Amino acid sequence: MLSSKMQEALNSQINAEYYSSYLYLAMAAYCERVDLKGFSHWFRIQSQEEMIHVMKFFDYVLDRGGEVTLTAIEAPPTTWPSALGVFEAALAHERHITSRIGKLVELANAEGDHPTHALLQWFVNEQVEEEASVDTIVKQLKMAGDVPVALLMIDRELGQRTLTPATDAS
Ligand code: OFO
Repeated sequence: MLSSKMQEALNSQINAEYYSSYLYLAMAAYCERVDLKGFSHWFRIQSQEEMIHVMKFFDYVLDRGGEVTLTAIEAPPTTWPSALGVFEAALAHERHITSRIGKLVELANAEGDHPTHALLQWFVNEQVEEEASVDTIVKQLKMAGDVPVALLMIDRELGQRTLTPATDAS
């Protein structure tokens, strides 16, 4: 059974993952508005991936006999200064999520909650991948600078992204 402290922390993470999905959807809208359809596509997929994260925590809390409490999701920003700016904001957000996951791991350790610890290992690995992929795009955008053709090449590449189904935490 989940402790009430862990249940509260996991519910808070459900909200944070929902916010991630919402944020990336807002970024998708921004990118489409500035005619970067490939970027927009990438963020749409990212938003869907975050919903998979939501459901992993959601199902886990229920599987442990806990109570899911859904709370209000903060409104994300609607605009960013540039394509680079939007990806820099995404990277900052992923780093924030990594730190949240780290705190959850510490709590699971402190409580000797091995099942939650096992679930969180999936997220620890996922965050390494997510930070790395966003960081690569930030670096590519910095290299592209103000060269429109380079930006369009990145846009075309990001437009190829497909949704990767999440594998089990087990
Ligand atoms: Fe981006 O990994 Fe969940 O939030």
